[in-house]
Amino acid sequence: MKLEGVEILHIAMPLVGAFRTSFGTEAVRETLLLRAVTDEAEGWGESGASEAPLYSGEHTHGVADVLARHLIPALAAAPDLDAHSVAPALSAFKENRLAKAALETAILDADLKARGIPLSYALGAVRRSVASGVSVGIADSIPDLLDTVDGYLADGYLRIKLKIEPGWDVEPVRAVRERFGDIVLQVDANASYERSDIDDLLALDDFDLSLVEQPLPADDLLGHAMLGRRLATPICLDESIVSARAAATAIELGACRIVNIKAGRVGGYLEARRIHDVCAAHGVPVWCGGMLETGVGRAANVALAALPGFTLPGDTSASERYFAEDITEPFRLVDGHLAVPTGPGIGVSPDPDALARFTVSRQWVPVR
Ligand code: OSB
Ligand code: MG
Repeated sequence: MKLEGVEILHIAMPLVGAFRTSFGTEAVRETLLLRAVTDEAEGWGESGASEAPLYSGEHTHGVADVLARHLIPALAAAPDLDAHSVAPALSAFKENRLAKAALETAILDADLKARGIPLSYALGAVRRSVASGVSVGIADSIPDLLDTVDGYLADGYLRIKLKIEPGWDVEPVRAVRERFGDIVLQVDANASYERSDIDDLLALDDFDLSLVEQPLPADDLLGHAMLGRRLATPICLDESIVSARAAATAIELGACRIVNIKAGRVGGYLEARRIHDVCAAHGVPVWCGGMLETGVGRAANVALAALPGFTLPGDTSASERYFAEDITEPFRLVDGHLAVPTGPGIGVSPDPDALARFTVSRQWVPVR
């Protein structure tokens, strides 16, 4: 397969409700879509980056810049490009995993479309639909939070994840637990606590949570291991797990009992599958995280979430939880599940009219 070039599309999609986490509030999803053009097929990838570098060090304009200046040109040297040769061709460039993931996914989609193979099959999926949870942002008040959770439970979501931060933890968790009884409930701190906040974290043990996600900073694996010896609630890591090697280290250290897998955070779906394999070999359950994806990124996440080790509901919510109008056929919740796409590659492509409405700018990067 010969890569002819990659189009970088900046998109801005209003979210149905502003999404507030410990690191900031996102009201409009401003990110990138990549369209890889090869001599055999076209493929699509989505960046997990946001407009500001608050979740990780990457951000939308930085991702576009490193793609255009470094990553896409580095693929020119590859004589016969396929999805598996992308990561080796980019390995000299440090980090920039969200950027690498978007590029690898676009080429993976083109490669699989050329071969007529669905991404779910290529990754080793065993399910036709995936169990879905929903991630609930920090609210203005407890009554507002209860209303939001009530709506999601009525929609049929199989578990609720509450975003927490110091000062918004025990009270909202207690209120949701008291009001909704024995729902499947978990929390995500996005690294907003310090080791010295241990009493606040231990207080969460009273609420029978399935897990607490990333309480401490991403680079504090030892702190997570120390906390894990005192906390009854299982620790799940998100931000800390940037590679299969990081997953192996975290598991060996006892820093987590559960792993959130996001392909963007780890440099792509192929590395995500390796993390799944490492975790499965250690008996560590995994679930599929999300980054407020459009239908393009969601399609690939749902394929990943259909692998056998994904035994917990993911942040694979329906399109309407995020957007009034998506750029693909919307993903719909049916009995708490999303259907795994069956077509070649990621199984979807953006609707040209919808895409045009949400596209802010586009840049064609030729590969010579
Ligand atoms: O920490 O899981 C996270 C969104 C953006 C960045 C980080 C996270 C999230 C979410 C939302 O929790 C998950 C989703 O529904 O896409
Ligand atoms: Mg998280």
